[in-house]
Amino acid sequence: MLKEIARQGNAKQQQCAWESLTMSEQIRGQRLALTMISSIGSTATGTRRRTVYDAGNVYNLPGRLVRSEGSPKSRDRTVNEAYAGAGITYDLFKKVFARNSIDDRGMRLDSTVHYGKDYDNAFWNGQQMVYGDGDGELFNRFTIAIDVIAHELTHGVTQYEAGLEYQDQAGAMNESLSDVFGSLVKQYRRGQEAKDANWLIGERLFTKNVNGKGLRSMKEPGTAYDDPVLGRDPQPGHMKDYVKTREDNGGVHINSGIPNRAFYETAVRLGGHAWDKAGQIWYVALRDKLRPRSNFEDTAGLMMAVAGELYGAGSLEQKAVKDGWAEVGLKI
Ligand code: ASN
Ligand code: ZN
Repeated sequence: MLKEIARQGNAKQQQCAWESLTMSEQIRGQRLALTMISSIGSTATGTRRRTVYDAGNVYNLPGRLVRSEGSPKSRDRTVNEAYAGAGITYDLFKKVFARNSIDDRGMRLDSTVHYGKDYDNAFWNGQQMVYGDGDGELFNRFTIAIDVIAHELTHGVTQYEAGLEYQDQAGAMNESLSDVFGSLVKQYRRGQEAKDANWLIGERLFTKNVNGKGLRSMKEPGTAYDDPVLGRDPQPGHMKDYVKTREDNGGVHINSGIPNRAFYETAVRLGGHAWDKAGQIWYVALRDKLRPRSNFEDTAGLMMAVAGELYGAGSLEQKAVKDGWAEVGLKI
């Protein structure tokens, strides 16, 4: 409710709601509170504000400022990729979903590149995006994949909205939303329709030494790679194959295959650009309906409700959402 006011109210109402949100978050947890406070200097004008830092291959954040909004290109392509990727992600959220940055208040998009030595990951640390160079043997630099950049940035959006816990099904939903908007950013940049996209996450991230197409496949979870060193892609694409594990926070990067495929199935049924209808439904669910502990079944039901609100009860859109989730074993 406070979030709604902070979004829709007049200037004074927004300010009050925002202060309340910040205060309650302060009580609930330092990390989120800090992020919210840091974004108070946000602009409501709806312009991009990007900064890129270089950690110089150590593990300290944020590192040295190397590029900020409007400044010329760097000689370092990694810096330019982080900058451009944040820009396209901002654009999708702004133009398609009318969202002004991660916090919807124009928050600055901070990225650090060259984090650590041969670091094989990228992450959102609660305040900024962080990218490793990869080890060069198995992984290339993480900024090479625009959907990985958008994935990390979407973790920020989820933190401010649904606040999904990073554990078990809620955590896998959190992961899946990052893949969904990651993939949408890639498709948006390419101007692709749902049927023409390859639905891979992290294409080009693996070096030639790896037998794999990417990190994950939203269309066919479990088929992204099969490699002597990395093993086989462990993602299920149906509830009957749900993986019960204590690793990976209860398999957040594993079971995300199930909601990922539900999105793919919904998007291809609806046709056209995936961000237009399927993306709209997923976004409104993320913004207004999902809660920290929402599981897959909850999410499917809430998305049905959103589709009904946006397109009408019994609409083709609502039926596509229902069928999309049914395809992965979740009957609504
Ligand atoms: N790249 C991973 C992700 O964003 C890092 C992590 O495990 N949080 O999901
Ligand atoms: Zn993630």
